[in-house]
Amino acid sequence: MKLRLILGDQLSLSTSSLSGVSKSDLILMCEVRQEATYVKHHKKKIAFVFSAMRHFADDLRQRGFNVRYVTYDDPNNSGSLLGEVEKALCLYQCNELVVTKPGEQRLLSEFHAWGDDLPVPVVMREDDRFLCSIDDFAQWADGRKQLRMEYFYREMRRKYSVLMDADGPIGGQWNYDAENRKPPANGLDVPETYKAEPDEITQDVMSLVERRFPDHFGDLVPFHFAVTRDQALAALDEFIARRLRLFGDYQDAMIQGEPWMYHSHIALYLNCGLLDPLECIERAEAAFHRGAAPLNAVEGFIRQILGWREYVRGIYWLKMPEYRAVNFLNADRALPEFYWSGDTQMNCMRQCITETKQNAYAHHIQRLMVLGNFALLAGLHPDEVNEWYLLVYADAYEWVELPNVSGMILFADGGLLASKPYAASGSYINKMSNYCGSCKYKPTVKNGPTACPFNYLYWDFLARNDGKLRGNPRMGFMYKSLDRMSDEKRQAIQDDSRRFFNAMQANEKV
Ligand code: FAD
Ligand code: DLZ
Ligand code: SF4
Repeated sequence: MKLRLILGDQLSLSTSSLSGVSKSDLILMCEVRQEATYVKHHKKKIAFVFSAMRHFADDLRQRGFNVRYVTYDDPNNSGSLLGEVEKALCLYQCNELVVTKPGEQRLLSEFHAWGDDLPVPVVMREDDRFLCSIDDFAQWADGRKQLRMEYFYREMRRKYSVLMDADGPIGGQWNYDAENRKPPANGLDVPETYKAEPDEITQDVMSLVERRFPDHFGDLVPFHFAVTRDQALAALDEFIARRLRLFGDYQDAMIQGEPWMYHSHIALYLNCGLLDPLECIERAEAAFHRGAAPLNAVEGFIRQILGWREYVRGIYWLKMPEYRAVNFLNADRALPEFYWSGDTQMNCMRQCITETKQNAYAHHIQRLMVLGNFALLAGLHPDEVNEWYLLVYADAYEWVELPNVSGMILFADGGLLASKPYAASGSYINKMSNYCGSCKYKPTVKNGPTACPFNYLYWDFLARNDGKLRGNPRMGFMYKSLDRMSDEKRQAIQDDSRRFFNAMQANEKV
């Protein structure tokens, strides 16, 4: 009899630890303090993971499998994965522990040590729910000077024959971003996101979260996430039917009061195993072939899953554990309090933080060009920024969060993932959103108390990091502009930035 441990983000029947499972084996799932509090996850994230785990356990039982499920409130809950594995091994006559490699390096190191602690052999299997294995990514990366996502993505398109026309890309181009990224149009009628009604299991979990995690970040209600595979598939189908068509056009657009836009809202389901990446890609590609969505939208969406998602995972496992400590720009400022409260005069930040708090979700451009851009310009310490992103989003696991934060937004890896920092002034946010119209600050004013802070912080960031960034060929143009500025202008930028940082650090409302 084998003991098979299933973690909260391994909720698929195709998880490798279930391969070859027999009805006499024991499947162990446990809600443990260790995983629920290693960062103080958003309340909605915990409710989502626990409810999805409980539904998955029920599904396994209905299929006739033997499941030992340890709830958070179980008086004998040891609080740790190892404690629960030891207990199960002691209670049942298991002769082997089978696990799928976990998605986070912290747990992988722990699992490696279990071999010494446990009385039975530990068999650790690869997590093959991804489209590029860790070894294949390492092989692709080997010997390359630059690890650019675009080239990786093209190989993945070829490998899986996605949107291909013989040997070349359908339509003649690999990437249709030139047609995407439109600013928000007036009067867009953005469809509602998928909403599931909380059933009894979810309601039980919600009251547990309210009782046991009262001091965690975020709003628990309303709770409408899918918690079963059928519901997650319904959410995917709804996206394909109602939003995929305009996914490309408005991928980078932000509208006040519209947190969901034309995005898919499926990352949380993909990352915990309720959806499989290839089925999402295939359904999107089928929508293109039947004329239900244009190529720019479908290619853009597929690139996120077949390209970015696989690529960041590859980078994570290629560079861990060192990647956790990277800080190329020596950023050292503390995360300001308003990242938790949303209490800031910068309307774009207030909107994105408030929506994050309400939904455990923000779309990519909010994460990258508002919240991330501020963290970069302000020089916030990577540890604090990483912790924030890891706990506030329902889709966050370190393998995907860390490269996006340290690589994509903070340039803390010195350019491994992004060829230049994604730094932008207020004019970008003004162009891509309607946030600025309701802001105390003015995006067109460059200095002084009414100026948009992103404007002077942008130049202050370049000046502060001159030694590290001037040599970057993609930054030359911006440094030339900085060099052309008068001494008075440069002084004004420095004074405004100092005033802003002093007020921020004193916890005044900035
Ligand atoms: P869509 O915009 O509809 O995209 C479709 C899918 O593509 C997503 O569901 C996701 O699986 C994948 N995808 C898109 N962009 C990326 C990317 N950059 N990296 C990996 N996968 C991507 N994504 C996470 O899944 N977990 C995270 O913890 C996470 N943290 C992020 C932190 C920062 C600072 C940034 C800039 C991005 C982060 N992302 C993360 C990537 C991306 O923002 C989210 O995947 C996306 O917003 C999820 O919403 P969606 O499902 O509506 O995505
Ligand atoms: C995210 C999460 C949470 C909140 N709780 C649990 C849990 O109680 N039990 C469990 O097995 N998994 C949980 N998870 C998911 C794990 O944190 C995830 O498996 C690891 O971070 C590896 O990616
Ligand atoms: Fe954000 Fe600046 Fe626009 Fe205000 S003016 S919403 S701070 S970009």
